[in-house]
Amino acid sequence: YVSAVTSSAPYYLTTAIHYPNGEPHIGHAYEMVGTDAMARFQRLDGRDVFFLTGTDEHGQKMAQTAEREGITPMELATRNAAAFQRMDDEVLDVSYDRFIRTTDQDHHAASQEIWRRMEANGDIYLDRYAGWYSVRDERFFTEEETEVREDGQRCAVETGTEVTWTEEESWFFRLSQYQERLLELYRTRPDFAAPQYRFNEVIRFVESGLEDLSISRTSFDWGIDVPVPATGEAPSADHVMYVWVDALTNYLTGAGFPDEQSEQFQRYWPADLHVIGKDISRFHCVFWPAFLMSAGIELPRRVMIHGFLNNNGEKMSKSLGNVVAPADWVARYGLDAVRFFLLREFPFGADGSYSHEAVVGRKNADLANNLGNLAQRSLSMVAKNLDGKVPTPGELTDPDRAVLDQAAQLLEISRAAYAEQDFHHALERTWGFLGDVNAYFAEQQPWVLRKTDPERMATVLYVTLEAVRRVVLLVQPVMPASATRLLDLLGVDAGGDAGRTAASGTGPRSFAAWDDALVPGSELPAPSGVFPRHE
Ligand code: ME8
Repeated sequence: YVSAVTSSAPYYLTTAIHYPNGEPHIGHAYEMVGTDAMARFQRLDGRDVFFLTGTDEHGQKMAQTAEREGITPMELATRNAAAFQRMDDEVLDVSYDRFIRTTDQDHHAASQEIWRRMEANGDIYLDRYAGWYSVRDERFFTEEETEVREDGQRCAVETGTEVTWTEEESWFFRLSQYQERLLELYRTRPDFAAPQYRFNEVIRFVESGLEDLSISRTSFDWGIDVPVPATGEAPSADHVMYVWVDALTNYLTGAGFPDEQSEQFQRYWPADLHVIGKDISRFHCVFWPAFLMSAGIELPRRVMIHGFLNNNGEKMSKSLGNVVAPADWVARYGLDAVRFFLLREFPFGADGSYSHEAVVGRKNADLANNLGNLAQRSLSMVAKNLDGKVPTPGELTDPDRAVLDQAAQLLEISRAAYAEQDFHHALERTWGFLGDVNAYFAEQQPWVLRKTDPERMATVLYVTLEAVRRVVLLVQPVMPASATRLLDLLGVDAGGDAGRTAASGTGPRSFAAWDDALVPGSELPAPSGVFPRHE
């Protein structure tokens, strides 16, 4: 996808790349939906967006799962990468620009180049690693970070996963040398990570002191080869990179690294936003900036750390049997209701829970009633009483002006909220306004005015449709298909290509049209319901 608007400011955003050792679950879907809403908002707002997502295919976990299934790691990765891509394309309508697989050739080149740079900077040395490793988390733990369970198994305290004793020759990264520079980064760029309470955990971790990091493995070979060292001691075995070194580098690969002179890199690096979950904040806010500092590459602008999604307040897990497939959810409630629920129900940074009742509640109250019904009632009145043409407003009263003024301010409110990935707040304010419009509609009683004062009825219907128009423009990033249908019903011009979506016919309307009010007298299509109730 190449944007036609090459003059607009670039905006590069990424999701975490997901482990394809299993099928995607609703936690993965949550991250995709939030990042997709962000990407769509920026496109509608005129930015030249590049949106990267993909799969993290190396490491011991992939190697072990493949072995258990009796297939090669590449076969496992290929099968499940396709499942992730199907979720993005066919289930969630995610508008990504590249789906990267860490087995892609250009990614090997990028990973080896960042390694060479860190080595050239004197930050990589050969030693032996002896300690605990969690394959599930693909993460090293110190003795103090582990405990022995009742059944005698040693586990990581933080994540509860099993750890195994690992002793092997390893390359190390001098992370301990970066403590001061990282703290300086956090001090000078307080927006580097959010939300604040999750950022604070990272800062406390760095303040408590950093140890050098083991960044290669020798006990298996499913990974990217460590480049031959330029000078010094030669390793006694073949090393592959620790999976997190290669995984984090995907963000550079997506921007065209190591070709730093390329148009792609010049345009999109540094990344504007990395969206990740709370369990991997340390990798993104500590290791990643340290690697980049070492390699002499500019740092990303922001890391947004989202919370975890639980099932009815319970952690999702295969053993509890409560893992929900995103496709089942979407089949049950409809895509836009799911997307809306995920972003409206709780702040993106916080943990949240879903239940059947909560989803149906949002679908019926917020979508079917507050938005769907308001649009449907006003549009049918126009169809029945005004020849299906946009009404011509008469003189405006104070209540009319109050609605129109409030509506006009919604874009700025949403812009500020999206700048902090606070989708929840953007939707809360928008639906708060919809509540006011519903109250206005009920008070003005256009169905009574139809007999007593038809001119006034036309004004009330015009004001209502204008309010709905602004609201629907703003909810496009969250519910692209439904918003497009409603904008069609409102007769809003389909101009521009500020965004795109597979599922929608006429396509998105750019925020450049924010002040293009409905034109009185123009013909509207026959109304139909867009937000059905969940029975
Ligand atoms: O961590 N709710 O991959 P992953 C919300 N490959 N988000 C969740 C979640 C839940 N219940 N469970 C997981 C990895 N996530 C690495 C990332 S990035 C260079 C490498 C989130 O498949 C999780 O926090 O285990 C992460 O952001 C993403 O899903 C992928 O998790």
